[in-house]
Amino acid sequence: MGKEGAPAGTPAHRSPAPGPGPDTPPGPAHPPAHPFPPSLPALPASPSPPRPGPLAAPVLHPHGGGRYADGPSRGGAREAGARRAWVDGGMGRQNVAELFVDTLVRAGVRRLYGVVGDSLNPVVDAVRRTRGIEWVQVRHEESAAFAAGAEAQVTGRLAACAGSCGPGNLHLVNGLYDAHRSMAPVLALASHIPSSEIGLGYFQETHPDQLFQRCSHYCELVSTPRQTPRLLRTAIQHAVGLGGVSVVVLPGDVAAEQAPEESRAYDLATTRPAVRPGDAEIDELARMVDAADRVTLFCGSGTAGAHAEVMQFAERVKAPVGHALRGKEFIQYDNPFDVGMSGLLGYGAAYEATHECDLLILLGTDFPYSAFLPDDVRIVQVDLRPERLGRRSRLDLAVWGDVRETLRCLVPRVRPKSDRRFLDKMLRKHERALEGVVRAYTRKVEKHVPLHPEYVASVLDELADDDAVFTVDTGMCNVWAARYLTPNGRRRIIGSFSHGSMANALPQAIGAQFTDRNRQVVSVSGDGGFSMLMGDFLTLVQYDLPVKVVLFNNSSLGMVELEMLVAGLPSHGTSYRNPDFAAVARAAGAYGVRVEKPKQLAGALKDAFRHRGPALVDVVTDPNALSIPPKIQADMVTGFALSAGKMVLEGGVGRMLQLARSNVRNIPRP
Ligand SMILES: Cc1ncc(C[n+]2csc(CCOP(=O)(O)OP(=O)(O)O)c2C)c(N)n1
Ligand SMILES: [Mg+2]
Repeated sequence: MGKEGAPAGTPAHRSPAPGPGPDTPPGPAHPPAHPFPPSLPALPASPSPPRPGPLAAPVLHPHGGGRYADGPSRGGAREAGARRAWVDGGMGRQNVAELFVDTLVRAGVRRLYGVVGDSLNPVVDAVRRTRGIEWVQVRHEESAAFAAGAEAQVTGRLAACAGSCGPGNLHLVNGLYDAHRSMAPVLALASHIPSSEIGLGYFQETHPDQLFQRCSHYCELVSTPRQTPRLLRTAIQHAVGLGGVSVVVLPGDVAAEQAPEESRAYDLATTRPAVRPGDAEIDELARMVDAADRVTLFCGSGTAGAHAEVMQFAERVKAPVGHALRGKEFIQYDNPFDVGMSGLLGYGAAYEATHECDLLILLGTDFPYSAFLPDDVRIVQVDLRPERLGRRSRLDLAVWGDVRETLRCLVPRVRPKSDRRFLDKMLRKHERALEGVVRAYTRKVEKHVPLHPEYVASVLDELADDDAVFTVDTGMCNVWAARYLTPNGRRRIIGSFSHGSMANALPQAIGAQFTDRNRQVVSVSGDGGFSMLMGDFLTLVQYDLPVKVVLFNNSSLGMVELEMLVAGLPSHGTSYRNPDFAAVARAAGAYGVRVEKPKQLAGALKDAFRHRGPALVDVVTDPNALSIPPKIQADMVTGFALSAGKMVLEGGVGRMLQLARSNVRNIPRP
């Protein structure tokens, strides 16, 4: 392998295509991939540069997670004037497809991921002729939906994807489920068969308006052009305002019809209000906190943007802070109260802290495993989504509000506690738990062949950028990410953490990388997940996206093998006969290197990270990496979850141990 990181046989890498800069709003407009051809009628020029207007761009908190930061104030004459100019800008006669695309651009959408086809053609043609938005042709519509979902999670803005009628949009469904459950604002266009044929068993007929009901806030059929402008705006408001997916079902013939004249100004509400609980709830919560001796906080993704408030609260009431997987990236860093993660992949003392307290406060978490929650302590849940309150456990108090706002109101009202005994006990337990597992893991790991996946994860964590975006496949990669990727407030860790789909990492990396070609994006892939949507590796090459795929290649569906072992079943249907994925990557036109020995690993990762284009590091990892307890007892089942959690605890925990040690060192001495 050469110094420049191009192994023999790798085609010379093309210089990166001129692409848009980072999608941090407001970004510069970028030229369309194809300039307006003279033979085609150009769309009326957008009245302002094709970028989100001040109120058109939904701005999630930079840490994403489905919460909105304060947007620009709505006051200011200058701003109001600018906004009016933006929304009032004249629109000539357009067809419905053009209106659709124009509306997306106005809402801040920069690209539409999908696969072209029949009924979708008028839309794709409108994209081609519209400045400020590009068509991203993927190889599978599921990737389009995952990419849009990841883009929305990275930028906090609306993202979009599209599928042609019948099978084309049917392929979107899994990625849309994931986006919806991650509260990622995504608008999906499901184009449809000719309107005259609906309900008559036409070629490729499905019923998208029914099909996507369960993975969207809003899913409606456009039956007539006159409906379109308001329907589109309503779809956008649902996706952005509620956080999740909207689906617009558009028959190809309606897409090609003339759109209604739209001269009235319109505005979109795109910043979410801070949701403050009522005074009665805040008072009651303050009373409960004051009355408790041992308070524990358990955090989910609803703590995005509330790191400072959570720390302030924990300090005031001397509370250990545990988290669920989706809370990790937002709460684990700079956290002297950290007691680790609970759940299937948990580690540390989060389980003890949540069970040995006398008041457990769930902050912005919809953590699904009730078995890990106690039933004999007082429990308070704070959530922005009222429908989530109480659905995992019995509650002594349900608080409807966002975490940041709730804590801002609450903290000044609670009496500071001085007794740290419970907190310090939990911090020590946490440190001891991690020490124990590290001792079990560190034996000869640097010589272990095939490579120990945890060693791979720890080296990856060391070498990756401080602001890298990691996208993580469902399977054992979740475990490695949960325990080895060190969040710092700038890194992002995106996975299919609520929906739990395989094959999410690669297409999510595509969406993340499009938002900023200069940011390091690492797809932490399993061999099963990667090969499931492997076609979209070609998308990296097609768009020269510098995504780095780090493939944990254990030639098996490792997570399932583990499940079978726990259930006492012989593993069956879990092993793969894999190709040399590095060779596949090279054949596709990317950088590819295979790692079979530990000493090759760091160099291979460094070379891949230095390489300017797409790269794949195929790391052959040990399928038997986890030490399994000698005897699986039936009663370990609150079940499977607990026993699996126990097993993965036999592994290592990376840099978390250092953090735990320093937290214990920092316990004030009397
Ligand atoms: C689409 C989909 N199919 C099946 C599953 C069930 N499942 C969960 S993890 C997993 C194995 C993943 O294998 P791989 O990507 O190789 O990762 P590993 O666990 O081996 O590291 C399977 C089959 C799923 N979650 N999603
Ligand atoms: Mg595998």
